[in-house]
Amino acid sequence: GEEAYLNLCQHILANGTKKGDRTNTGTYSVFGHQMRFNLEEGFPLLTTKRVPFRLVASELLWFIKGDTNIRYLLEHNNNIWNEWAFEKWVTSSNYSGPDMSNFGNRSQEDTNFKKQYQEQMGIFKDKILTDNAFAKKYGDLGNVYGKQWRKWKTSQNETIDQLKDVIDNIKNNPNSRRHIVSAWNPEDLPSMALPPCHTLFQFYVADGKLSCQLYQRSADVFLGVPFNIASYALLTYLIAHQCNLKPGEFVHTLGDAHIYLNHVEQVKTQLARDIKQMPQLEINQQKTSIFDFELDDFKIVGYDPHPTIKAPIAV
Ligand code: THF
Repeated sequence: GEEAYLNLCQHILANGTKKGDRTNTGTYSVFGHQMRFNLEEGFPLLTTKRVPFRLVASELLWFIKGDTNIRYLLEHNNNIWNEWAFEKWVTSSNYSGPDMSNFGNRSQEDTNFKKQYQEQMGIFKDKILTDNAFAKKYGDLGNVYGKQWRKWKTSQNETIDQLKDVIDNIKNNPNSRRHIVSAWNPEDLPSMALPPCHTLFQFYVADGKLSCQLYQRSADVFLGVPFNIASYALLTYLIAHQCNLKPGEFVHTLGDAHIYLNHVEQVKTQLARDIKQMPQLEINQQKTSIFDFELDDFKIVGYDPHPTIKAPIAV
Protein backbone atom coordinates (compact mmCIF):
# COMPACT_ATOMS: atom_id res chain seq x y z
CA GLY A 1 0.00 0.00 0.00
CA GLU A 2 0.97 3.61 0.49
CA GLU A 3 3.85 2.59 2.85
CA ALA A 4 5.46 0.93 -0.18
CA TYR A 5 5.43 4.27 -1.98
CA LEU A 6 6.80 6.22 0.99
CA ASN A 7 9.48 3.55 1.51
CA LEU A 8 10.57 3.99 -2.11
CA CYS A 9 10.88 7.77 -1.62
CA GLN A 10 12.89 7.22 1.56
CA HIS A 11 15.07 4.62 -0.15
CA ILE A 12 15.89 6.93 -3.08
CA LEU A 13 16.75 9.88 -0.85
CA ALA A 14 18.99 7.65 1.29
CA ASN A 15 20.61 5.51 -1.43
CA GLY A 16 19.98 7.13 -4.81
CA THR A 17 22.84 8.03 -7.11
CA LYS A 18 22.99 11.62 -8.24
CA LYS A 19 22.45 11.31 -11.95
CA GLY A 20 21.95 13.71 -14.84
CA ASP A 21 19.03 13.24 -17.23
CA ARG A 22 17.57 14.24 -20.57
CA THR A 23 15.70 17.19 -19.06
CA ASN A 24 18.85 18.69 -17.46
CA THR A 25 17.06 18.86 -14.12
CA GLY A 26 19.18 16.29 -12.28
CA THR A 27 17.85 13.42 -10.17
CA TYR A 28 18.53 10.97 -7.36
CA SER A 29 18.02 7.60 -8.93
CA VAL A 30 17.90 3.86 -8.19
CA PHE A 31 17.52 1.02 -10.69
CA GLY A 32 15.01 -1.80 -10.24
CA HIS A 33 12.32 -1.62 -7.55
CA GLN A 34 8.96 -3.26 -6.94
CA MET A 35 5.86 -2.16 -5.01
CA ARG A 36 2.65 -4.11 -4.39
CA PHE A 37 -0.86 -2.70 -3.83
CA ASN A 38 -3.68 -4.94 -2.63
CA LEU A 39 -6.73 -3.67 -4.52
CA GLU A 40 -9.09 -5.64 -2.28
CA GLU A 41 -8.33 -3.20 0.53
CA GLY A 42 -9.49 -0.17 -1.43
CA PHE A 43 -8.35 2.16 -4.18
CA PRO A 44 -4.65 3.17 -4.05
CA LEU A 45 -4.98 6.92 -4.34
CA LEU A 46 -2.25 8.36 -2.10
CA THR A 47 -3.44 10.16 1.01
CA THR A 48 -0.16 11.85 2.04
CA LYS A 49 -0.87 14.42 -0.69
CA ARG A 50 -3.94 15.04 -2.83
CA VAL A 51 -3.77 13.17 -6.15
CA PRO A 52 -6.28 14.59 -8.66
CA PHE A 53 -8.29 11.46 -9.56
CA ARG A 54 -10.26 13.35 -12.23
CA LEU A 55 -7.02 13.90 -14.18
CA VAL A 56 -5.93 10.28 -13.74
CA ALA A 57 -9.30 9.03 -14.99
CA SER A 58 -9.55 11.34 -18.02
CA GLU A 59 -6.01 10.41 -19.07
CA LEU A 60 -6.84 6.68 -18.81
CA LEU A 61 -10.09 7.12 -20.80
CA TRP A 62 -8.02 8.94 -23.44
CA PHE A 63 -5.67 5.92 -23.70
CA ILE A 64 -8.61 3.50 -23.78
CA LYS A 65 -10.25 5.44 -26.63
CA GLY A 66 -7.04 5.08 -28.61
CA ASP A 67 -6.77 8.85 -28.81
CA THR A 68 -3.34 10.51 -29.05
CA ASN A 69 -4.42 14.13 -29.45
CA ILE A 70 -4.34 16.42 -26.42
CA ARG A 71 -7.58 18.10 -27.55
CA TYR A 72 -9.62 15.50 -25.65
CA LEU A 73 -7.56 16.15 -22.52
CA LEU A 74 -8.00 19.92 -22.82
CA GLU A 75 -11.75 19.46 -23.29
CA HIS A 76 -11.65 17.75 -19.90
CA ASN A 77 -9.51 20.47 -18.32
CA ASN A 78 -6.56 18.12 -18.17
CA ASN A 79 -3.24 19.86 -18.80
CA ILE A 80 -0.77 17.08 -17.96
CA TRP A 81 0.37 16.43 -21.55
CA ASN A 82 0.45 20.04 -22.81
CA GLU A 83 4.20 20.54 -22.67
CA TRP A 84 4.96 17.71 -25.08
CA ALA A 85 2.59 19.02 -27.77
CA PHE A 86 3.66 22.63 -27.14
CA GLU A 87 7.29 21.58 -27.71
CA LYS A 88 6.38 20.34 -31.20
CA TRP A 89 4.57 23.60 -31.99
CA VAL A 90 7.24 26.05 -30.83
CA THR A 91 10.01 24.18 -32.65
CA SER A 92 8.01 24.08 -35.91
CA SER A 93 8.55 26.51 -38.79
CA ASN A 94 4.98 27.81 -38.42
CA TYR A 95 5.64 29.26 -34.97
CA SER A 96 6.67 32.92 -35.05
CA GLY A 97 6.22 34.06 -31.42
CA PRO A 98 9.01 34.76 -28.91
CA ASP A 99 11.77 32.18 -28.56
CA MET A 100 10.50 29.28 -26.44
CA SER A 101 13.58 27.05 -26.56
CA ASN A 102 14.19 25.12 -23.33
CA PHE A 103 10.91 26.55 -21.92
CA GLY A 104 10.65 23.95 -19.17
CA ASN A 105 13.82 24.99 -17.39
CA ARG A 106 13.73 28.68 -18.29
CA SER A 107 10.20 29.22 -16.95
CA GLN A 108 11.43 28.08 -13.54
CA GLU A 109 14.40 30.43 -13.44
CA ASP A 110 13.16 33.58 -15.13
CA THR A 111 9.86 35.20 -14.07
CA ASN A 112 9.76 37.45 -17.13
CA PHE A 113 10.12 34.46 -19.40
CA LYS A 114 7.56 32.54 -17.38
CA LYS A 115 4.97 35.21 -18.20
CA GLN A 116 5.77 34.99 -21.91
CA TYR A 117 5.64 31.21 -21.77
CA GLN A 118 2.27 31.18 -20.03
CA GLU A 119 0.90 33.60 -22.59
CA GLN A 120 2.11 31.45 -25.51
CA MET A 121 0.80 28.30 -23.83
CA GLY A 122 -2.60 30.00 -23.39
CA ILE A 123 -2.73 30.89 -27.10
CA PHE A 124 -1.66 27.36 -28.01
CA LYS A 125 -4.35 25.70 -25.87
CA ASP A 126 -6.99 27.99 -27.29
CA LYS A 127 -5.99 27.13 -30.85
CA ILE A 128 -6.01 23.40 -30.11
CA LEU A 129 -9.56 23.71 -28.78
CA THR A 130 -10.97 25.91 -31.54
CA ASP A 131 -8.98 25.28 -34.75
CA ASN A 132 -9.47 21.76 -36.15
CA ALA A 133 -6.63 21.83 -38.64
CA PHE A 134 -4.22 23.22 -36.05
CA ALA A 135 -5.30 20.62 -33.49
CA LYS A 136 -4.80 17.84 -35.99
CA LYS A 137 -1.29 18.98 -36.75
CA TYR A 138 -0.01 20.16 -33.37
CA GLY A 139 -2.24 18.50 -30.79
CA ASP A 140 -1.21 15.02 -31.77
CA LEU A 141 1.59 13.40 -29.77
CA GLY A 142 2.25 10.78 -32.44
CA ASN A 143 2.26 7.04 -31.92
CA VAL A 144 1.95 7.16 -28.11
CA TYR A 145 -0.03 4.91 -25.74
CA GLY A 146 -3.50 5.12 -27.31
CA LYS A 147 -2.14 4.19 -30.71
CA GLN A 148 -0.15 1.18 -29.49
CA TRP A 149 -2.87 -0.14 -27.16
CA ARG A 150 -5.69 0.02 -29.72
CA LYS A 151 -4.18 0.40 -33.21
CA TRP A 152 -0.74 -1.25 -33.34
CA LYS A 153 0.26 -1.34 -37.04
CA THR A 154 1.82 -4.56 -38.31
CA SER A 155 4.29 -4.92 -41.16
CA GLN A 156 1.37 -6.39 -43.20
CA ASN A 157 -0.54 -3.13 -42.63
CA GLU A 158 -3.02 -4.80 -40.31
CA THR A 159 -4.15 -3.32 -37.03
CA ILE A 160 -3.93 -5.06 -33.67
CA ASP A 161 -6.26 -4.00 -30.86
CA GLN A 162 -4.15 -5.21 -27.94
CA LEU A 163 -6.57 -3.97 -25.29
CA LYS A 164 -9.64 -5.64 -26.78
CA ASP A 165 -7.66 -8.85 -27.39
CA VAL A 166 -6.30 -9.00 -23.86
CA ILE A 167 -9.82 -8.57 -22.40
CA ASP A 168 -11.20 -11.31 -24.67
CA ASN A 169 -8.36 -13.60 -23.62
CA ILE A 170 -8.84 -12.90 -19.91
CA LYS A 171 -12.49 -13.94 -20.35
CA ASN A 172 -11.90 -16.96 -22.55
CA ASN A 173 -8.59 -18.32 -21.30
CA PRO A 174 -8.00 -16.86 -17.84
CA ASN A 175 -5.06 -19.14 -17.02
CA SER A 176 -3.04 -17.90 -19.96
CA ARG A 177 0.41 -16.49 -19.21
CA ARG A 178 0.27 -14.23 -22.24
CA HIS A 179 -2.09 -11.48 -21.06
CA ILE A 180 0.26 -8.74 -22.18
CA VAL A 181 -0.12 -5.27 -23.66
CA SER A 182 3.03 -3.53 -24.92
CA ALA A 183 3.32 0.18 -25.61
CA TRP A 184 6.99 -0.26 -26.52
CA ASN A 185 7.05 -0.41 -30.32
CA PRO A 186 10.68 0.00 -31.46
CA GLU A 187 9.71 0.86 -35.02
CA ASP A 188 7.43 3.70 -33.83
CA LEU A 189 9.74 5.23 -31.20
CA PRO A 190 11.00 8.00 -33.51
CA SER A 191 7.41 9.11 -34.17
CA MET A 192 6.41 9.50 -30.53
CA ALA A 193 6.55 12.79 -28.64
CA LEU A 194 7.97 10.76 -25.74
CA PRO A 195 8.81 7.04 -25.71
CA PRO A 196 6.38 5.27 -23.33
CA CYS A 197 7.36 5.34 -19.66
CA HIS A 198 4.91 2.60 -18.79
CA THR A 199 6.26 0.14 -21.25
CA LEU A 200 4.40 -3.14 -20.83
CA PHE A 201 1.73 -4.64 -18.57
CA GLN A 202 0.52 -8.16 -17.85
CA PHE A 203 -2.67 -9.50 -16.26
CA TYR A 204 -2.98 -12.60 -14.10
CA VAL A 205 -6.14 -14.43 -13.02
CA ALA A 206 -6.33 -16.64 -9.92
CA ASP A 207 -9.00 -17.34 -7.28
CA GLY A 208 -11.52 -15.18 -9.16
CA LYS A 209 -9.26 -12.16 -8.92
CA LEU A 210 -7.54 -10.10 -11.61
CA SER A 211 -4.05 -8.80 -10.92
CA CYS A 212 -1.89 -6.51 -13.03
CA GLN A 213 1.84 -5.94 -13.19
CA LEU A 214 3.35 -2.93 -14.94
CA TYR A 215 6.95 -2.59 -16.06
CA GLN A 216 7.77 1.12 -16.02
CA ARG A 217 11.15 1.94 -17.58
CA SER A 218 11.38 5.46 -16.13
CA ALA A 219 9.57 6.69 -13.05
CA ASP A 220 9.21 10.32 -11.91
CA VAL A 221 8.53 9.22 -8.36
CA PHE A 222 7.05 12.43 -6.98
CA LEU A 223 4.77 13.63 -9.83
CA GLY A 224 4.27 10.70 -12.17
CA VAL A 225 4.19 7.57 -10.00
CA PRO A 226 1.16 8.54 -7.85
CA PHE A 227 -0.73 9.03 -11.16
CA ASN A 228 0.61 5.79 -12.65
CA ILE A 229 -0.42 3.73 -9.59
CA ALA A 230 -3.95 5.14 -9.65
CA SER A 231 -4.19 4.81 -13.42
CA TYR A 232 -3.29 1.10 -13.56
CA ALA A 233 -5.38 0.37 -10.48
CA LEU A 234 -8.35 1.96 -12.28
CA LEU A 235 -7.63 -0.03 -15.45
CA THR A 236 -7.50 -3.24 -13.40
CA TYR A 237 -10.80 -2.42 -11.67
CA LEU A 238 -12.46 -1.72 -15.04
CA ILE A 239 -11.25 -4.88 -16.73
CA ALA A 240 -12.11 -6.96 -13.65
CA HIS A 241 -15.59 -5.42 -13.73
CA GLN A 242 -16.03 -6.36 -17.39
CA CYS A 243 -14.73 -9.92 -16.84
CA ASN A 244 -16.75 -10.61 -13.67
CA LEU A 245 -13.62 -10.87 -11.56
CA LYS A 246 -12.63 -9.13 -8.37
CA PRO A 247 -9.62 -6.77 -8.42
CA GLY A 248 -6.58 -8.54 -6.95
CA GLU A 249 -3.17 -6.89 -6.76
CA PHE A 250 -1.35 -4.18 -8.65
CA VAL A 251 2.37 -4.94 -8.87
CA HIS A 252 4.45 -1.94 -9.91
CA THR A 253 7.94 -2.71 -11.19
CA LEU A 254 10.22 0.24 -11.89
CA GLY A 255 13.41 0.60 -13.96
CA ASP A 256 15.07 4.00 -13.40
CA ALA A 257 13.17 5.28 -10.34
CA HIS A 258 14.13 8.88 -9.68
CA ILE A 259 13.37 11.93 -7.63
CA TYR A 260 14.13 15.17 -9.44
CA LEU A 261 16.41 17.51 -7.49
CA ASN A 262 13.70 20.19 -7.55
CA HIS A 263 11.24 17.76 -5.89
CA VAL A 264 13.35 16.83 -2.87
CA GLU A 265 11.83 19.35 -0.44
CA GLN A 266 8.32 18.34 -1.52
CA VAL A 267 9.13 14.67 -0.94
CA LYS A 268 10.43 15.45 2.55
CA THR A 269 7.21 17.33 3.32
CA GLN A 270 5.20 14.34 2.17
CA LEU A 271 7.31 11.85 4.14
CA ALA A 272 6.59 13.77 7.36
CA ARG A 273 2.84 13.14 6.98
CA ASP A 274 0.75 10.27 8.38
CA ILE A 275 -1.05 7.89 6.03
CA LYS A 276 -4.84 8.21 6.18
CA GLN A 277 -7.57 5.73 5.33
CA MET A 278 -7.59 4.42 1.76
CA PRO A 279 -10.57 5.58 -0.35
CA GLN A 280 -12.93 3.29 -2.30
CA LEU A 281 -13.78 3.35 -6.00
CA GLU A 282 -17.40 3.04 -7.11
CA ILE A 283 -18.12 2.14 -10.73
CA ASN A 284 -21.43 2.68 -12.53
CA GLN A 285 -22.81 -0.88 -12.56
CA GLN A 286 -25.01 -0.16 -15.62
CA LYS A 287 -21.94 -0.09 -17.84
CA THR A 288 -20.31 -3.40 -18.72
CA SER A 289 -17.76 -2.62 -21.43
CA ILE A 290 -14.54 -0.78 -20.72
CA PHE A 291 -15.01 1.03 -24.03
CA ASP A 292 -18.24 2.71 -22.86
CA PHE A 293 -17.05 4.38 -19.68
CA GLU A 294 -17.09 8.13 -19.17
CA LEU A 295 -15.73 10.28 -16.39
CA ASP A 296 -19.03 10.39 -14.48
CA ASP A 297 -19.13 6.59 -14.23
CA PHE A 298 -16.43 6.60 -11.53
CA LYS A 299 -16.71 7.91 -8.01
CA ILE A 300 -14.02 8.03 -5.35
CA VAL A 301 -15.55 7.88 -1.88
CA GLY A 302 -13.95 8.36 1.51
CA TYR A 303 -10.99 10.35 0.16
CA ASP A 304 -9.70 12.82 2.74
CA PRO A 305 -6.04 13.38 1.83
CA HIS A 306 -3.43 15.78 3.15
CA PRO A 307 -3.19 18.94 0.98
CA THR A 308 -1.74 19.19 -2.52
CA ILE A 309 2.04 19.62 -2.79
CA LYS A 310 3.04 21.63 -5.85
CA ALA A 311 6.10 20.80 -7.93
CA PRO A 312 7.40 21.71 -11.42
CA ILE A 313 7.25 19.04 -14.14
CA ALA A 314 10.49 18.20 -15.96
CA VAL A 315 10.11 18.52 -19.73
N1 THF B 1 7.37 13.60 -17.69
C1 THF B 1 7.83 13.70 -16.43
N2 THF B 1 8.93 14.42 -16.18
N3 THF B 1 7.20 13.09 -15.41
C2 THF B 1 6.09 12.36 -15.62
O1 THF B 1 5.52 11.80 -14.67
C3 THF B 1 5.57 12.21 -16.93
N4 THF B 1 4.44 11.45 -17.23
C4 THF B 1 3.62 11.89 -18.33
C5 THF B 1 4.52 12.31 -19.41
N5 THF B 1 5.73 12.81 -19.19
C6 THF B 1 6.24 12.87 -17.94
C7 THF B 1 2.74 13.05 -17.91
N6 THF B 1 2.12 12.82 -16.63
C8 THF B 1 1.59 15.75 -13.71
C9 THF B 1 1.24 14.44 -13.47
C10 THF B 1 1.42 13.48 -14.45
C11 THF B 1 1.98 13.81 -15.67
C12 THF B 1 2.36 15.12 -15.89
C13 THF B 1 2.17 16.10 -14.91
C14 THF B 1 1.38 16.82 -12.67
O2 THF B 1 1.90 17.92 -12.79
N7 THF B 1 0.59 16.58 -11.61
C15 THF B 1 0.27 17.57 -10.58
C16 THF B 1 -1.10 18.19 -10.79
C17 THF B 1 -1.22 18.84 -12.09
C18 THF B 1 -2.50 19.63 -12.29
O3 THF B 1 -3.27 19.82 -11.32
O4 THF B 1 -2.72 20.07 -13.43
C19 THF B 1 0.25 16.88 -9.23
O5 THF B 1 0.41 17.60 -8.22
O6 THF B 1 0.05 15.67 -9.18
C20 THF B 1 4.34 10.09 -16.76
O7 THF B 1 3.24 9.38 -17.01
